[in-house]
Amino acid sequence: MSKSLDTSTTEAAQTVTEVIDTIAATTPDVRRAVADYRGQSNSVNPTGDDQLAADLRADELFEQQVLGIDGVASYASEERAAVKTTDGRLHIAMDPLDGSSNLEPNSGMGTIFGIYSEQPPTVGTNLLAAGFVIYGPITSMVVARDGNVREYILEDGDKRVVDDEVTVPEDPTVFGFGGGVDSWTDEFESYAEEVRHELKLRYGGAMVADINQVLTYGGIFSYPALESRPEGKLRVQFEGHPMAYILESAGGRSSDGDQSLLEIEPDGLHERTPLYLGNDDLIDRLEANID
Ligand code: AHM
Ligand code: MG
Repeated sequence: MSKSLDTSTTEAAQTVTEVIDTIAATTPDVRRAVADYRGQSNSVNPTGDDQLAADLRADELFEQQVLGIDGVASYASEERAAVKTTDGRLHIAMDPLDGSSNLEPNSGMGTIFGIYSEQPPTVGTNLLAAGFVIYGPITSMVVARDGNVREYILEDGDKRVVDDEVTVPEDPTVFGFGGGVDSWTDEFESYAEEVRHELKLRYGGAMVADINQVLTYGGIFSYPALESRPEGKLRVQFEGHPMAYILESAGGRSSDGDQSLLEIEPDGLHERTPLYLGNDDLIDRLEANID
């Protein structure tokens, strides 16, 4: 699946640890920014989505902190058109505030990150580690690294392990599909019809929280190809690759309909992809259905 490092010895492995700890340490400031910057700014991000003041502040905070780490060579984010570079070896791609349209109703939100050995745009098999934070009732962090997935509680930016081997439960329970039913393709609609008789609908509008439900209860999350938008909504580099790395490391599968999301080599930094993540069997059936 993905690359792994000899994490105990290499300098790169130390940088990976430093990046993860720095992101954790930045979360109290991000939580404050979410509260302070609830109002909307009049801007759009490089893929044309509304950009909130909180999105911009979270991006600024992570850019400053992550680029300040010695071994980090570049910072890319959903909120900026170009990659920001410096000297170093590892490359960070982030969605600083995922699910920010949930800010208005005060619902789930988070941060997604991928640590790559090559500068984005690049293939997901170049990931060395990936993770996400949820700013929920508690702040939690899930990190995939060296084939293992851990969940932490963050307190004042410090990590405390609560599960040192997160795996996708064998018996799936939940599903969450984005896009309106009327915008789905006929093939996806018939798959969804099948799934809705087997699983319980849990869709929160923030991928971080919806993916965490799949990790917790088993099931499938998708933002599929739409009739009017075959490329779907979510971005390869900032959302697809990191979440695929996490799900695959936890024993699940990822797909763009044909192949693992990690196989996608985006032409552009902000390329989008249809995205399906969950238990093996559910993804196998999805791929067979939408062929
Ligand atoms: P964002 O990164 O701009 O916040 O958008 C991504 C979010 C995902 O977290 C979520 O799965 C999806 O957009 C929800 O979209 P919708 O509101 O169309 O259901
Ligand atoms: Mg996002």
